[in-house]
Amino acid sequence: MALPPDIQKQKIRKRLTGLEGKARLNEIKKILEELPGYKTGDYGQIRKSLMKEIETTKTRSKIKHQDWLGVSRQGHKQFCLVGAPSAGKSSLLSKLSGMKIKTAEYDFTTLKPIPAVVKLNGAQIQIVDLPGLIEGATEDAGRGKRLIGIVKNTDGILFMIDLAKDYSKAEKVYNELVKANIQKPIIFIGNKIDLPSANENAIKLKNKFKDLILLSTLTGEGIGYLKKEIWEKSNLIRVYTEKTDEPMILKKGSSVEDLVKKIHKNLLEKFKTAIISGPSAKFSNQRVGLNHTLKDNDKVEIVSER
Ligand SMILES: Nc1nc2c(ncn2[C@@H]2O[C@H](COP(=O)(O)OP(=O)(O)OP(=O)(O)O)[C@@H](O)[C@H]2O)c(=O)[nH]1
Ligand SMILES: [Mg+2]
Repeated sequence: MALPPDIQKQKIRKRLTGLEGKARLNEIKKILEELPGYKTGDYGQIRKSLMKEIETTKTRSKIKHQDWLGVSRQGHKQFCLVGAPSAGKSSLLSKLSGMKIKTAEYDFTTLKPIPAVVKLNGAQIQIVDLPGLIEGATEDAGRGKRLIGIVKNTDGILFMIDLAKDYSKAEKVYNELVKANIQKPIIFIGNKIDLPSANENAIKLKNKFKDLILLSTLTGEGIGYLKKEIWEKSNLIRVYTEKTDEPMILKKGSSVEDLVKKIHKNLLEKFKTAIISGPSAKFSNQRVGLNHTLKDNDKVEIVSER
């Protein structure tokens, strides 16, 4: 005896709840096999809607897959937020970028990479919020392999530690990065310093994690200091010239020649001298040539033939 159609529909919905991708497709196929073979009427409709469900499930998993393939780069540098679930990664990115990102007290709130661009000293720094990294990630626990793939290609890591949680947890997550042999500039962040239990943990963690920055995304304490550190680790310098309103952003170690080429490709042929003031100058308005190495916050006037 076939069940009344409404009850059958309810049962199907229940069976599919929480299933995605392959698991959902398999379950739909199983249901189709079990259904009585009517091609018309209510049961015909149920069959049709299940066929449609197969298509939408396929499309959905395709989209998910694409989202996950990587993050397209934007800006001068990219940093990735790495840490255990619920450490406060999304809260930090919301704070830095002003973008509204879902945060919650439960683990795995973030399910895919979320990039945002943060302006820092005139440079555009892309910060990528990632799903939480867990123990066993190098063996793909919590889809860890893809996360690690993204981290391997980034310019720097913001490693976030929940100061309210047990010390060993942060260590285990950090070991996954070591296992994956990731050697990128890293900034250690101890978050939730506003909580009463945080201080005690912070003292222990400071021994293990070099230059740990203590902050609270809730109160904003320590955020300014973090921004300074990101700037330091980004290996960029800003140089002010009379030719542009915004500072020019260059790699650390860049020369006057690099700057001139960046301003305009034809400027190099006409270049005569550069007049510099600031950190790289021996004295104000020093005249230098193309080989001179610039420093962060320099002011440069380019003198060229007309
Ligand atoms: N007290 C306090 N709570 C915070 C702070 N930062 C984040 N939280 C809370 O911690 C919880 C987790 O924050 P999220 O930003 O969602 O953490 P996440 O690291 O992105 O978590 P996943 O996406 O699950 O990996 C939320 O309930 C936040 O409100 C902080 O500085 N102080
Ligand atoms: Mg998150």
